[in-house]
Amino acid sequence: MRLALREAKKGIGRTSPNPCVGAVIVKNGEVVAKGYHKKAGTPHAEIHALRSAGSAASGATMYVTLEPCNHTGKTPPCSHAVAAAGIARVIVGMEDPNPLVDGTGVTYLRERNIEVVTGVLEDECRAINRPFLKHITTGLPWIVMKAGISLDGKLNYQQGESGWITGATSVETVHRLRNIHDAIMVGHHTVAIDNPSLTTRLTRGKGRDPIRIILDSALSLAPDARPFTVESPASTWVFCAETVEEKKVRQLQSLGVRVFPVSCDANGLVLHQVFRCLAENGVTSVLVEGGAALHGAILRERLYDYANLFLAPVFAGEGGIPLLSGYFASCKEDAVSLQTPTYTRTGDDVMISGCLHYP
Ligand code: AOF
Ligand code: ZN
Repeated sequence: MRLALREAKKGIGRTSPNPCVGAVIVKNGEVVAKGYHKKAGTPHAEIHALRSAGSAASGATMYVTLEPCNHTGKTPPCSHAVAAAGIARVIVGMEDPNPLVDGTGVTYLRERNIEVVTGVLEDECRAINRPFLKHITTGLPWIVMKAGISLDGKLNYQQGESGWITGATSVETVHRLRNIHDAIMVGHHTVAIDNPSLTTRLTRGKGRDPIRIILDSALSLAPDARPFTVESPASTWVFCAETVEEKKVRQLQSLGVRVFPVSCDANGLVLHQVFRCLAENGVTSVLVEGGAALHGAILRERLYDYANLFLAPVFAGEGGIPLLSGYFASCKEDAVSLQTPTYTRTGDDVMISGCLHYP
């Protein structure tokens, strides 16, 4: 199963809205085939492994990180292919919560006298598919806070000024995060101040640009802002209030930008509606890169699932913008926190990551 997980991980960030899945076929104690899912709409992991095993699949054991599917979607059911190939035993990492599968793959195999064991390295199998699992079970994407902050919790040195607080290794790590999330989101202030291109630029290897999402309730941004003009295979989507002038919407659309008008409340765009709309459009993960108002609002709405914070050993001082605006906690028990965080050194900085825990 560890080998199957290693296979599955080759597809991380490339299979959306489908899961990343790995499969390994073992016969007489030897690995005879491996396979992983590469892209939605193409053959599943099990099929790659079965094709590579050929006749050796007969009487063999298959290890697969996710329950084999039992439905005809963009591809035929893997459960049928597994049974037809004569696999004798299937070891499953986790059952598939997709309502189209949901235990039926396991049942199908057992009905054909194939031995099935489930829940092997289940936590690890879950961990590699958090976006898929959240999306399919809740209709919302996996929402991740990303920020570079100083020791005094500031995003920059002076209000209204751009500039990275963190070092080069953290920046590279951020680009690796962009590479594996479906979309990247910023507020209109961040675009006005930083004018970021929001693309993936890796020093080694080929990156994939995420969809660039900007929240701009009044459509106040200039049409020559970089997220609208920097060339990318990925598109740019803007969320605005339903009340904005049609002329402004059409101007952005003429640049190839997709515009989504949504409801507003006293705090601005209704974030729950924004994320639901993203999920409906196939976005399973969103990396939110700020700024303070957006981080504060998403946290306040308890929408964040995970955080990657890059802490730089510098004191930015009173001129800097604090990480969160509009968020208050009266005591530790009342505060949002990270659950069993991990600490990873990135150059002189440290990346603090973990799932959010809401009181
Ligand atoms: C994958 N790759 O390796 C496995 C999947 O539309 P389809 O036919 O591609 O089916 C997609 C569903 O199949 C997916 O949501 C998941 O529940 C199940 N298993 N999907 O894309 C795979 N094993
Ligand atoms: Zn399948």
